[in-house]
Amino acid sequence: GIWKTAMSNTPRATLQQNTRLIDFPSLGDVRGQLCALESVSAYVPFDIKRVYYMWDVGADQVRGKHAHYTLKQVLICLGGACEVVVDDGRQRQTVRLNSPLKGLLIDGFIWREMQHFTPGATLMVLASAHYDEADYVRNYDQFLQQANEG
Ligand code: T46
Repeated sequence: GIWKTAMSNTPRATLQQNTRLIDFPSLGDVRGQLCALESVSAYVPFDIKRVYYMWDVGADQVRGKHAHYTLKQVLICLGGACEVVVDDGRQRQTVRLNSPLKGLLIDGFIWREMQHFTPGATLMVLASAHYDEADYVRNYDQFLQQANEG
């Protein structure tokens, strides 16, 4: 199919290998908290090309529902909390993000959904590439088929 080209060199992604919770160091002091993240570091293992964030997400809304062929991202909930469901086609896990010092790295062909945002929650995402609709798989059956043939 049309996706073979994009997937042909992509090894099969797994939750164990392609998702990771990362604890960031705080540079806080008596004046308050501060966290600094740099490209290509222990905390963000890729070059950051794009940053986006979402807020005012209703408690009953589910966002995401797609996978990326090549994009690498770190998701950070800056305030409040939300859940990220990650799914490699065989297993599904729910990760709760509730601290600005916690990031969820997703760097493979993993389905993700974001849900249960608390009021006032802001989810920031550091991404390895510019926005590209061609990098998305938005159909779950197509995702399963491609994930399981990888
Ligand atoms: C992801 C999860 C965690 C742009 O034009 N540029 C952008 O950089 C982004 C992220 C989105 N858009 C447009 C595309 C849609 O028309 O903004 C609209 C909303 O985006 P989307 O429905 O894809 O948003 P989410 O929250 O479902 O997914 C986003 C990212 O798109 C995705 O890469 O992994 O957050």
